[in-house]
Amino acid sequence: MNTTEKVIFEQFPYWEKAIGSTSAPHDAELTVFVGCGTSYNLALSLAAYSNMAGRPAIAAPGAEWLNRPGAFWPRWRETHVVALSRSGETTETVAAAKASRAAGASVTAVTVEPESSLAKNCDFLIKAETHPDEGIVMTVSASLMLLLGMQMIGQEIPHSIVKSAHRLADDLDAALPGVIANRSHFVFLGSGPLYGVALEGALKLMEMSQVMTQAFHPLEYRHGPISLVDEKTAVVMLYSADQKAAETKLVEELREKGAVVIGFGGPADLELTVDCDPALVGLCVLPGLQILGERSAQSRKIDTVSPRHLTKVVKLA
Ligand code: F1P
Repeated sequence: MNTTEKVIFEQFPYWEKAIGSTSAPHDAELTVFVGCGTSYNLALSLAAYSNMAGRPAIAAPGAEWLNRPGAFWPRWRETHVVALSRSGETTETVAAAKASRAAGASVTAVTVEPESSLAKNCDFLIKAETHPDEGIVMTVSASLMLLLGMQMIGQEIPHSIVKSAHRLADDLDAALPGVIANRSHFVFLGSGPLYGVALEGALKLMEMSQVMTQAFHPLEYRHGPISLVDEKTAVVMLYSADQKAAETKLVEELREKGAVVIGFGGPADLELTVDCDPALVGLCVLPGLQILGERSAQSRKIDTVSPRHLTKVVKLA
């Protein structure tokens, strides 16, 4: 077992410690979740969860918020910015936090590095302890930052989620790599807060196993992207409780066209039970998506401990 795989499966005690850590949501006209890479995917999901909880929010990549905040929100100086960064050292995210504060916005940092530059340049700090062996590919810290962000929004996270997420990852792993054998085109579909999670599944598999991946809102998929589907395609459907019938129909069409489908919470070639409150599905499925990336890499004999062209932190000169 390599270190990436070990860390994925050893993440759950860190969830236990992070659950219940309190952090009150802010009263702001708009909350802007900002991050890069995985942290941006988490930002997208958190913005959706925040809106669903009645707290208006958007998400922006670190560099976009730094360089053109006005393209996202005309009154950006009055916003509450939540900057997400595992390292707390990503150039664009740290600069976006500093610029936001200088312009009068309040900044909350969500990180696992309490001594980082980001942690030192925020008004409020939300932190968790992460696995010391986590490498370049972000796994446990992504789960933790999503968990912390959801708690910040006011979502109660029950301890039972830990067992559910662990079991889900185990259930998927038992079918891997067989279910994805000979598949080289991976598509991740998720709606609402699950769209950011679908993007994260796609990013994880791409960076771990050097395969082209895509992510879409499910019902967008028929509008062009479906032209690529064939016997090389594997689809990961993150089912939404309120859209299940439409998503089930889409899955039937994709299977007819040759795709193999992994269904989190609904019909598929491999149907996985997601045993949690619908509001927690995004968090519950993350470890499973991480192990999917790892097994896909292993089947290609790719070492995820030193992924090609990647570094743990992107620091711009
Ligand atoms: C952001 C990030 C990671 C990615 C890569 C480079 O890091 O894009 O998501 O895995 O290793 O950096 P951070 O700001 O969350 O530390």
